[in-house]
Amino acid sequence: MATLFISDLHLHPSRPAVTNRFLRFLEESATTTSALYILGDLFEVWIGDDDPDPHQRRIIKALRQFTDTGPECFFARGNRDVIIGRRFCTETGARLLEASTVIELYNTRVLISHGDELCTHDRAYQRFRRRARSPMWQALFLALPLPARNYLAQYLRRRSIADTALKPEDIIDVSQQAVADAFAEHRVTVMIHGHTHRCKIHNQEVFSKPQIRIVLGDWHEEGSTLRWDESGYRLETLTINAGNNTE
Ligand SMILES: [Mn+2]
Repeated sequence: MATLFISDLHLHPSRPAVTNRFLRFLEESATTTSALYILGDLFEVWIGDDDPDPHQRRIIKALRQFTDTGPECFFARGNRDVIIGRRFCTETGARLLEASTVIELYNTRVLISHGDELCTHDRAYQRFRRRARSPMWQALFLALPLPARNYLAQYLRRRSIADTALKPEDIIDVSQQAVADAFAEHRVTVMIHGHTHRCKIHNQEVFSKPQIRIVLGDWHEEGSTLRWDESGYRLETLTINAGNNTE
């Protein structure tokens, strides 16, 4: 049985091929997977667990079917779905993770997170991140009626896309200092995260100790998953039939 990691699917009704590929991925993996870790930004927008949006309901139902078949499912919130909460977990059978969590896989301690906490060069983003993750901000947001939340989320999404386009490449990537600090603080040799969409396995040696940082890819032209089983770990690419990207 394998442990699977995915992130940054950014599921949205405007890209039905990606949603369909994800639902097929769940079906295909359900009987061969012991645990699925979703490391944030599963959804492009999330305005609350009480949103009756049919696209979201469809995904929640598929996740419930998946966990009912047997695998465990864990969810670390990303910046787009930072207010996913308890109701989502009850409905899907997934369990929420802290922003950074250490798990043990085949005798290896592995740090998992969404990864946005590592992008410390981007001060403006970090300020936004702290606010969006604060219980008070979340409570205020969730107290708004759904149409107001929707309006605000669209505004934030447009701003985030515009801001990111203006920022230099190295500002929006992880900071090497933040990565080194995370390895040391959590006493791990492996970390897995998403957020930057720069799918790659980084190997380095620090004081003759290997450090491995695995960055998950997004699901745009292709899907991306990290599979870890007794034979080791590997990044896998999933084909998305773009011809299906209309509905
Ligand atoms: Mn993200």
